[in-house]
Amino acid sequence: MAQAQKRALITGITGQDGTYLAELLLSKNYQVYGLIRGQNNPKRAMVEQLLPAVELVEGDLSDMGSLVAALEYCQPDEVYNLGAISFVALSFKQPELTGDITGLGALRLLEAIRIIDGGKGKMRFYQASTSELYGKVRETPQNELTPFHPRSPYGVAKAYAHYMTVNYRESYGIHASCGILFNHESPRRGHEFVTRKVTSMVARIKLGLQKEIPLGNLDSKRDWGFAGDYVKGMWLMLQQDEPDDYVLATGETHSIKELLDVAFKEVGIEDWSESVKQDPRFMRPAEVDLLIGDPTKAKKVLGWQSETSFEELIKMMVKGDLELESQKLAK
Ligand code: NAP
Ligand code: F7E
Repeated sequence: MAQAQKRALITGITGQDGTYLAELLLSKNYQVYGLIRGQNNPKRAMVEQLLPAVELVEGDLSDMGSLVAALEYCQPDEVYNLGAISFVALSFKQPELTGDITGLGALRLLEAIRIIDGGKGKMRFYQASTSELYGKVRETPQNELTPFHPRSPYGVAKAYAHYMTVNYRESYGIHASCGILFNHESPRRGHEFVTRKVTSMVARIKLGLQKEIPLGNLDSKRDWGFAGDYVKGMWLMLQQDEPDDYVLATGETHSIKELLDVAFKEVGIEDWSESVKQDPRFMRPAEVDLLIGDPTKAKKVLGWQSETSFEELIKMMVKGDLELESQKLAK
């Protein structure tokens, strides 16, 4: 007998990970629904063009009733909670909003599942946890057992969402898993994040459209992977018989200076010292200095591993931005 088509609901469909995850699920023949907020969301057109097979459903992580209605309508087998205020710097400026959406938003969705699924155990749940939970790291590399010490309102809100997910798994038997994902990037990354800011501005410098890149702390180090690889890990977590928490990371770390080296080299510039300006506006009240993940458990249990090197990732992003900026110039 043919298997019934699986149904998935993604919050954060307009974000970087939402689009890659939707593409993956569509390739596996899922019926995909995306939660979209606002009365005239500027990213709706982008999603409709890129993912015409995805059905958009109105809802907001701050509005419990809308989440209940979305679940009732979609009847998903899998719910991926990717929606969040995800920019660490913004979370310092809008901590209450971050707590509401990034923290309480996860609780509202878990409650909505508890109400709509009513203990049937049909709806599996993925929570987008983060390496920002480790913050001021207690050990290196970081794994699933490393204690948390978040350093921003974003990290604290994600800690709340993480522990709520674990609590709903233990209290109500919901198949709920947390992916503790280290930084992952792509040509679809928002321009506010440092990789995309650098690759898009390097492309503009190459084309003579800009002279300098204003940046904050150049010394922090991150474990950067490719978003297209990471969404496969999200899906694998929900295919396991038992829910659990997993680190997804490359196991390598690189500084912002190394990011600048690779990006500038890709456009033929070896010495970038005159093209980067330190700007205090981009410094954070508390910094996360070094992150490097240990993805051993994900490899062993899920058979997942990062497939794209740091150099490949940054070169892919610079190429994408050169194309985009050249297209804009040609118009
Ligand atoms: P992103 O590009 O910033 O996307 C965030 C998404 O959240 C957007 O679709 C946004 O929708 C949505 N959102 C914001 N406020 C909302 C609200 N009130 N109700 C419903 N949706 C709302 O983030 P991403 O990089 O794809 O990351 C996906 C998730 O993984 C996030 O939860 C992030 O915190 C987490 N994470 C990311 C990384 C990473 O390196 N990328 C690593 C670890 C964890 P609008 O377009 O309407 O604003
Ligand atoms: O900063 C430094 C900055 O904003 C990386 C989110 O997806 O990954 C992301 O959070 C580093 C930090 O990412 C600038 O101080 C220097 O040390 O690209 P970012 P993030 O804060 O690591 C985690 C895993 C998430 O979960 C988050 O949702 O770069 N940095 N100068 C700068 N950062 C930015 N954005 N802009 C600068 O000018």
